[in-house]
Amino acid sequence: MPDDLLTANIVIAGGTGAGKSTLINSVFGKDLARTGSGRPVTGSIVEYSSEGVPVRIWDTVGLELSPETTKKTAEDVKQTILKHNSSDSVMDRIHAIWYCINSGSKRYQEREVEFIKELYSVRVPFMIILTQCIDAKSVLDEFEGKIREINKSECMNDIDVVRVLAQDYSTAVGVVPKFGLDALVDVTMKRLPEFIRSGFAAAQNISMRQKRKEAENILCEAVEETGSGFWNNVKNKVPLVNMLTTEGKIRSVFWKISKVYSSEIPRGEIMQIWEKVFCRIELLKGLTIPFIDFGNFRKQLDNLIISENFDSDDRIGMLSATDQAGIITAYFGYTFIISAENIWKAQSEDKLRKAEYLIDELADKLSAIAGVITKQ
Ligand SMILES: Nc1nc2c(ncn2[C@@H]2O[C@H](COP(=O)(O)OP(=O)(O)OP(=O)(O)O)[C@@H](O)[C@H]2O)c(=O)[nH]1
Ligand SMILES: [Mg+2]
Repeated sequence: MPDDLLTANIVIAGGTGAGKSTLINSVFGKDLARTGSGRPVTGSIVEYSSEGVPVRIWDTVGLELSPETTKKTAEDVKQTILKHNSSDSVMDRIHAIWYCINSGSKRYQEREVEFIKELYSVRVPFMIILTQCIDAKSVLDEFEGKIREINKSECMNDIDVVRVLAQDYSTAVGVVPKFGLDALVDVTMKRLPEFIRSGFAAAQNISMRQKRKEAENILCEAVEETGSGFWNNVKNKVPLVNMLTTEGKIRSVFWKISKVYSSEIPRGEIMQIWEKVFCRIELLKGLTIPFIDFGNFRKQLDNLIISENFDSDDRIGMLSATDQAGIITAYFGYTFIISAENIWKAQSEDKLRKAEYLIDELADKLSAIAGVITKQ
């Protein structure tokens, strides 16, 4: 299990005022495109990244200037992508391109199609995003149909087209609520190379479902690791050794999952979470209960998976009664996920990033559950 989430590299292109910067901020939060550390790459490209958010964005200037400028921009963007994609390290490559078209423009011009063909030809997952979608469905259907038809005639029929309104839109008669960002996140997740998905799921601030999926993957991987190598020999035969190693495993699971839920917690503070949590539920009680009353503990874990609709039922269900370390790791990991989700739902982004909220939430949850176990 690598220690850090890998960073997703995404290029955003499209016309002036299409809503590229608005979209970036809506999806990744933190005002990435405005206040994130922007670094000019060329005259037409700015690279944005932000400490603790595993995404790097290349935002390009709008296109609808003179044909010469467009050509120059297109060339710059293509060269930047090609330069990155010739790197030996897959981490340096561009993993997806989002191309924004203002849906209100109703124009999919030849110049733009030429540009898209250039970008498409570099063989990076490519998505067209219809931005600022406030028109009637029939109007949008017609425009999207036109785009798809032209793409098809240019042999680019596998390009996904996603409609979004990245921010609520106020009109004289009311507000059109934002929509479509979930679909954009889902489509992007599907098209990204697998190794980069957890980074992207962590960086985006839209879909909790995707975050949960990644968190569950991290957890299941850790649980599977506890069942291999050294563990085969000690398992429940040497509970003390088992306990200490399990503690290390749980700590590393907390660390990774906290990143998926965008809680950037420095490593030292992870130790603090651990101490605080186990101080509240009493360290020995917390770690020994599972070994003392294992059947009941397993039942608690199964209930947790069912009541919270976790998906990894089969991967955890495979564990045998002797895989105590795996079961304990799973139990604490799921509890951590529930705590992180509660905070994610309830708190503003700024608060979410502060470790103390997560610590308190988690300590409450774990002590409540430990209480339930001891009472039975
Ligand atoms: N309400 C609402 N306004 C939007 C949306 N997308 C863009 N806008 C507005 O449209 C204008 C242009 O948006 P930007 O995000 O700056 O567009 P851009 O593509 O970054 O523009 P350039 O950087 O100039 O190429 C701004 O005034 C935004 O507030 C949206 O989804 N909802
Ligand atoms: Mg912009």
